[in-house]
Amino acid sequence: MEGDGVKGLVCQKIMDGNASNGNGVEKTVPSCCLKAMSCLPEEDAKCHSTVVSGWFSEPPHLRSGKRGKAVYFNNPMWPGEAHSLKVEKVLFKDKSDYQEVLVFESATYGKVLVLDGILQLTEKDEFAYQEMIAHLPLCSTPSPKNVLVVGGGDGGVLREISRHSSVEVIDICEIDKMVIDVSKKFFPELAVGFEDPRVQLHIGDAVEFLRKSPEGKYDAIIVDSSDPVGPAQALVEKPFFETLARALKPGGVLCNMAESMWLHTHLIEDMISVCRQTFKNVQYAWSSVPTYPSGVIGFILCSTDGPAVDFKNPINPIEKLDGAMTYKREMKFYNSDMHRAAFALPTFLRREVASLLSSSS
Ligand code: SPD
Repeated sequence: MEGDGVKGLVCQKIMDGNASNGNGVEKTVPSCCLKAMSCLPEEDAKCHSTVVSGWFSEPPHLRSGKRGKAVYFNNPMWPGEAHSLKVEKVLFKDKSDYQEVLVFESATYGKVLVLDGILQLTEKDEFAYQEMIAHLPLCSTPSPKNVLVVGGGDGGVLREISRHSSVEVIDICEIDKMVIDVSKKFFPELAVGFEDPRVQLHIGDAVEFLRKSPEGKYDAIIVDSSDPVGPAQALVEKPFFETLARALKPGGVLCNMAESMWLHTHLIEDMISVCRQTFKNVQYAWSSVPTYPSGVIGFILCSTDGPAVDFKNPINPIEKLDGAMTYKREMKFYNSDMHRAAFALPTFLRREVASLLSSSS
């Protein structure tokens, strides 16, 4: 980062593969996390949520350029490029205990939610992500009853889970209450998910929550996290996946947000490898979401040892669930054809990950 040699050096040290645990002991940082780490938290704080000359850009601008000029922050999650949206009006900007929260009205995508400078959703295309991350796992399991959402404080994934009448309990563990409050105020079409009486909200750290959860409680877990930078970084590491597997029933399913195949092939490879060490069956699916980096987002789907799960052919098709596609509001993206198509991988990605994925479906 410009103008800060000391912190730059520490960053470099972490990027080189070692970090101190605070007791002077060096620990090896897994390669997937190295790729995700950008810099120290104090550095991050300077870079977040900048709206410069009426435009929001991701990755965020760094304001402290010479003579007040905006300088682009070269975020290693997507280096050498930026995606910008024209800002009509900033509606909310504050710092929670965990992150900077920004909501703005954009010129072309409706209202936009941004956390720590990273776009989380827009009103125009949110349904593609929320429908896919929820129904890929839930339509792959017969009659899911207990479901857990990790993150997902905007409520959009809850809204989608609610379409499944077999579901009896929807636990959600979100660390940042400000995200929920902001969603209720600015994104009522997503926050409606919280109104379902089956939803039980837990504000806190998901790792802690899962540690206390009874073993084998859930039929499905959906990890709707932000990118693995800063607080969400633990969510791509092996211990977290082990905790998730423990909380799932035999044959239970996990769906985890898994970045862009155009930008993060190595991170995806690392995540798949880590999941393969814990889960019986690991598959990769993807979807188009125009406002995410490179316009696509991936999902890792895993199932635990137990009854076989065929992710690629929905056993619990949404079309056969009475009223599911119109429950509260019409579905706009997911259907059984999209489900099957999501597992078709372009040749360049297949070359990289096919040998890592489970051969059985
Ligand atoms: N690169 C951004 C990925 C964001 C994933 N989480 C979005 C939350 C929407 N419920």
